[in-house]
Amino acid sequence: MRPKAELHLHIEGTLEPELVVELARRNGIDLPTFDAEAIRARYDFADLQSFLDIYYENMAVLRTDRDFYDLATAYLARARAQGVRHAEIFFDPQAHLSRGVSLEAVFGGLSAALKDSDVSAALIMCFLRDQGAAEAEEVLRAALPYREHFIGVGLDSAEVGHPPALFRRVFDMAAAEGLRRVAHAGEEGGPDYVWEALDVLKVERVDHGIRAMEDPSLVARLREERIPLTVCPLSNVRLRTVPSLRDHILPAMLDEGLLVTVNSDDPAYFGGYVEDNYQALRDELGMTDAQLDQIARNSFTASFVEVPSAGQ
Ligand code: ES4
Ligand code: ZN
Repeated sequence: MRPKAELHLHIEGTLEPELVVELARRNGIDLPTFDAEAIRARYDFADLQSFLDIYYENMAVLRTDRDFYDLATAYLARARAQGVRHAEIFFDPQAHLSRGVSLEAVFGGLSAALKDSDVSAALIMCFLRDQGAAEAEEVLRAALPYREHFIGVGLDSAEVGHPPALFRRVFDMAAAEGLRRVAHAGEEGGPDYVWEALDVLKVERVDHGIRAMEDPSLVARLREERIPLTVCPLSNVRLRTVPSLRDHILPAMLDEGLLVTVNSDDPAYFGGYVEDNYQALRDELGMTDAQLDQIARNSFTASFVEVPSAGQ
């Protein structure tokens, strides 16, 4: 299997229904159903928001540092089996703080899992854009005692109506702390969101970014500045951002000379981990091994950390 880095992965999106059930039992949390298949049967999404509603609901079972440890350990084992040599992992602290779960539990569990794994991995702390900029600044300040546990900040959750420019100050604060910067942009939002993420937030990588292809001058900018894009094909299909994999714009992005990577986003919800995304691109879109090899090489180029065993 080709070695690769995974750069767009929400750890809460790796929460498989079986683990939802196990953690609910362990923590004495009531669920509408304790049948994993019945939970999975709800994963028929109309758009990003209808996914986020279930994503936030399910993560209520994550309460202790052990829960976060088990979640990340399970992901890293799956990732390893899919050829992942290095992972830069998003997490959503606000989605846990709002439920009374401490940053200590979140950082403690995730960091311990990363330390105990033989896959190279690092954490990127995301701000929930629909919770506003003031809360983002608050969470960044609260996370500074854990500064050595994460390498960067990101911006995720409901995109439209929450443009990047609102988060200028918190991204400036993060830059001053030496943190790397990424943002979801151009998933449901238009190319203007990608421009803002670059110009205002000074992001070094764009998460999704598929709608950048609607603006040729933006495509030129991304190509000239070698800005990586973390594309998530199965996610785009399941959230109906694209009608089907056959219609995906990824091959055109590659042809434009963009530094595109392939990632799984929320694999427990979107029908596959990262190698499953690569295979679907080959089987359903007819992408060649040479194209997929290029994408895998791009993933190491686009990573923030030197990976000793990049396999290149
Ligand atoms: C997400 Cl696919 C996606 N987009 C935006 N925010 C997210 N959080 C988790 N998955
Ligand atoms: Zn995402």
